[in-house]
Order: sequence, then structure tokens, then C-alpha cells
Amino acid sequence: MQRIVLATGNPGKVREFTDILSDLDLAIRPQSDFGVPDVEETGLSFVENAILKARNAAAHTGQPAIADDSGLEVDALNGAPGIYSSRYAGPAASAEDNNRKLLRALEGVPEAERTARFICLIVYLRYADDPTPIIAQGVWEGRILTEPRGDGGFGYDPVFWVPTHGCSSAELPPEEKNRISHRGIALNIFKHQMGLLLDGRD
Ligand code: ITT
Repeated sequence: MQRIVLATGNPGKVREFTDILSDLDLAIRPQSDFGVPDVEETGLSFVENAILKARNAAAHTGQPAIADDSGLEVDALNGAPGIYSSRYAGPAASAEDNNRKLLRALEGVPEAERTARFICLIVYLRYADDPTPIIAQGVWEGRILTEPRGDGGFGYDPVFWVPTHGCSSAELPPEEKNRISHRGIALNIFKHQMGLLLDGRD
């Protein structure tokens, strides 16, 4: 069974990764199991930051690593918070702090102009200096609500309206969020590419 380190410190991501990849023959363990220290996310794009995180975990463990860099792009804020989504309200901000700041920034913005999307970049490295990473991207379109709704998911889920389902993403059952979300889409592309990689080695 292929062993992979999951390069994230976000428990919400660990949950979703574990569920979405549960049908693959992979032994996935979070980087906290190996005491991997967080790396500074100095990239200017999701893909750069995902590579930094995967490389850091692979370097510290000597195992293949998978990372997710993700965030929320809000059109009325010219794409903010974007790659700074986890620290939008400051370096130690909680999800509630970030959501409060976002709702305040959008005060008075009409519904039609509250369009937004979640982006997820997945990177898989076979080893720290792997020159051919697997890269997969998922995008999930929605709108920003005027107040939080629901208590599922994590991060910006309570303020993200899912037009196809008529609820916030925090109100979706977890398996439905995983089916349609940016992370679900990216991980399904990843699964396909990983399948091709493993087949190529038979
Ligand atoms: P790691 O870097 O350790 O993986 P992080 O939370 O700092 O954890 P990111 O830098 O990728 O990860 O920041 C992504 C932020 O975007 C995350 O903290 C949430 O605020 C938001 N986000 C990403 N995916 C989300 C989702 O499915 N639902 C709600 N918010 C999400």
C-alpha cells in the first residue's frame, strides 16, 4: 500500500481528504503524526504555496506528500482574500474573525455583485525535489451571504451560498460537499492522475 503524508495542519482538510480518498489503496497520514513543522507560505499563487507545503512534508518525512492550497476569491473585493484566506483577519485569525471581516467588507454590496468562488490546488510529490509533481485544480462557484448559516464544514463555509443547492456550504451534508466542492473536484482529478501513475509502474 502506497504511503502518503498529508501536508496540512487544518483538521477540516484532513477530514475531507480522508473521506474523498478513502476508496484508493493509500495509507494517508497527516504531517502532525511525523512532527513536520509548518512552512512559511511565501508564494504568490495557490500552486506555489501547495508545492512549498508538499515539499516541506516530503523533505521532513522522506515519504511522498500531498498538499492543498485553497482559498476564496470574491469578485467585489478584486479577488481577495485569495491566497491570504486563512489569515484574512490577521496571522492568528479564527474562521469567525475572517467571516466577520468578509461580511463587513461586503456591507451594502447587492446580492448580484456578491459572486465568489472557492479554489483548490492539490500538489503531490513523490519526493522533495520531484521535478514532475501531480497538480490538480478545482473551482466551486457561489455567492457570499449577508450572515453566517449552518455549522458544518470549516472556514468560510457558513458564508458561502451554493446556488445549485439553495443553502450555505456549511448546511450541506459532508458527503455532498465533498462531491461538488473545489476540493472534491481537485481530488477527483488527482485520483485519475494518480491512477495513471500507478498503472504506468505495473
Ligand atoms: P494548511 O496550510 O496547513 O493546509 P490552512 O488553513 O492555512 O491550512 P490554506 O493556506 O490553504 O490552508 O488556507 C485556506 C483557507 O481557505 C482556509 O483556512 C479556509 O479559510 C479557506 N477554505 C479553503 N477551503 C475551504 C472550504 O472547503 N470551506 C471553507 N473555507 C475554505
